[in-house]
Amino acid sequence: MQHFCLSRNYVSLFLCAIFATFSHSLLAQDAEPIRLNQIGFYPNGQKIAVVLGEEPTAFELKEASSGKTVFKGKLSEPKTSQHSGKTSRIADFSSVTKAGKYVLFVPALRKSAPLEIKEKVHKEVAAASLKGFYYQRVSTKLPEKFAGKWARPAGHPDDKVLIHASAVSEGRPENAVISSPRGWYDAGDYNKYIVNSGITMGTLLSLYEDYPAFCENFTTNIPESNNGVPDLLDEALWNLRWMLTMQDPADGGVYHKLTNPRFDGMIMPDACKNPRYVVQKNTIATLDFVAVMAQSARIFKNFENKFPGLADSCVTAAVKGWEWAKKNPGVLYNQDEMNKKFDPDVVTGSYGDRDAKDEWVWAAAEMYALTKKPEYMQGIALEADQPVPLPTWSQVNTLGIYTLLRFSDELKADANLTNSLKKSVISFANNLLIDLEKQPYQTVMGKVAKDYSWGSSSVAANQGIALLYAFKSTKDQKYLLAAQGNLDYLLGRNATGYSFLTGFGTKRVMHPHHRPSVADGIVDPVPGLLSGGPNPGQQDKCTTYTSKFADESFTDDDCSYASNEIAINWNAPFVYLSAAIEALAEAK
Ligand code: 9MR
Repeated sequence: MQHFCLSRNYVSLFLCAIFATFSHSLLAQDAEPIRLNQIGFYPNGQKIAVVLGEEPTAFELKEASSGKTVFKGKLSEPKTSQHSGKTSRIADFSSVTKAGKYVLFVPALRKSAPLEIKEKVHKEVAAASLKGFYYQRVSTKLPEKFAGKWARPAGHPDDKVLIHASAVSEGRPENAVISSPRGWYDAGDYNKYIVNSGITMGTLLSLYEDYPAFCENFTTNIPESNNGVPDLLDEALWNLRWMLTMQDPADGGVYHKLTNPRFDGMIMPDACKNPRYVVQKNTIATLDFVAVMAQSARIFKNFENKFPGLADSCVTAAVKGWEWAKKNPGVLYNQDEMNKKFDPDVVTGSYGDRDAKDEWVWAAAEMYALTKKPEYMQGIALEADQPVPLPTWSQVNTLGIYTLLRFSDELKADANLTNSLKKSVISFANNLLIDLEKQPYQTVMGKVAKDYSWGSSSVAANQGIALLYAFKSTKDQKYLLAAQGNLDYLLGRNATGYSFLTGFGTKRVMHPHHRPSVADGIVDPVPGLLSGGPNPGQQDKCTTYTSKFADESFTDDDCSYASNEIAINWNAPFVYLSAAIEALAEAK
């Protein structure tokens, strides 16, 4: 057939074009039964693909250009998904180490999928996911030089923000105006939430503290790229400066969020004109703020010449916040209760959390690491020897544990305590590893249905981070392999077959629930944003889901805020996981 394409005759060229289109769509379909990390593999890394179906038993790896078979392998015994009952087998071609482009060929299926083996294979996705935060910047224009075709005018100046009736204090009566610009849009919506900023900042800043050398050259082409400060820190500073404005100067308490009463429509940032409010101060938001300020103070004191006074401002803010929380330990944010008492009603994301125990752990650990004063840990229950809980926006205990471990030498911490904290991280990681080989996608992600909660992609990424901490303290490769497996999950080795990072992968997310991506008239969504991923709750009631199975409950449709939104607290652990894996691979 392809001889049409060599002809100079118009009819033949026309047939060639039709053939090319047709064969391309066949290829796209063909890629489906073979699920793998669509970005690629390290030459010396593990290389796994998942082949669906009962029948196939063998596979071949062929060089993409020549079609030459370079490896023949047997598929594993069949595995059955605990979620869907579907059968899959594993193709392991780790022994192929030569860089190049390949296709995996499964004779019984006659299916193939493109794949690449190369050094620094995740460098680009890691940088793109950090750049994703730049695209989320509030109160600033994104010029073409940095944003390419996603350039847009500034939105939400947030220089005239109203004090909500729930947030009045001395000197700040209802409807008083404050300025609270910058920050990142939380997600597909345009509001700014302290609780979610907390875990996001903690995760990004921890990447800097854990892999400082890598971060020196981790660049994203942002306006500050040439200021002699790592781009990761410049990006974090955009949000830090906003967070600092969220503290009530009268008493040190921190507002829960800066928000419209109702969500903006699916319109561009500069088209939004609704009034914005800061709402009720509370203990949990304040403690998250304290943790971020303490960690920032620690980091930015090394950049005093670039940002004079910044570290000191963070220390002052952290101490004032801590004092407020001590005096007000039981103030919880309950949006429904707030709306009964105050107007206007606020119905945007609530990030309501009933339990402040973990926020105390995180804030205390960061204050202790900053000041080296053990008093901060007094009365803080660390629950050492228990497996640590997985970090989420409402569960930040483990961020505190990571920090205590990171600084155990400098803090001259009690060796028994340090050991039992290490054990807590390792036993969480060990629990993840149980039965890994039996899993249908050979990933720790998805072993239990509850992994597929709202924002399940962040579950995969945060599990990966915990595994990397276990790797750091044991040097046992099995943890690193499993962490890499979860990165493979996010980039395509999963039951949906999607790569969940916008802009990347052969089967990529195209329609995230993300206002700019919906409203900008550009076909490609804003790149470097992590879709939430499967969530059988299907709370959005979109009609385009094609499966109710936990691991497949995903629809690439912008109606789907429950499975296909993007959010800063999901992007941050993706940045950490991909960058740390890259850093470890480069250091080998
Ligand atoms: O990530 C949040 C998830 O854990 C909650 O179940 C869900 C419903 O309350 O809200 C998610 O957070 C959303 C926030 O409330 C508003 N901005 C978008 C966030 C991601 O969907």
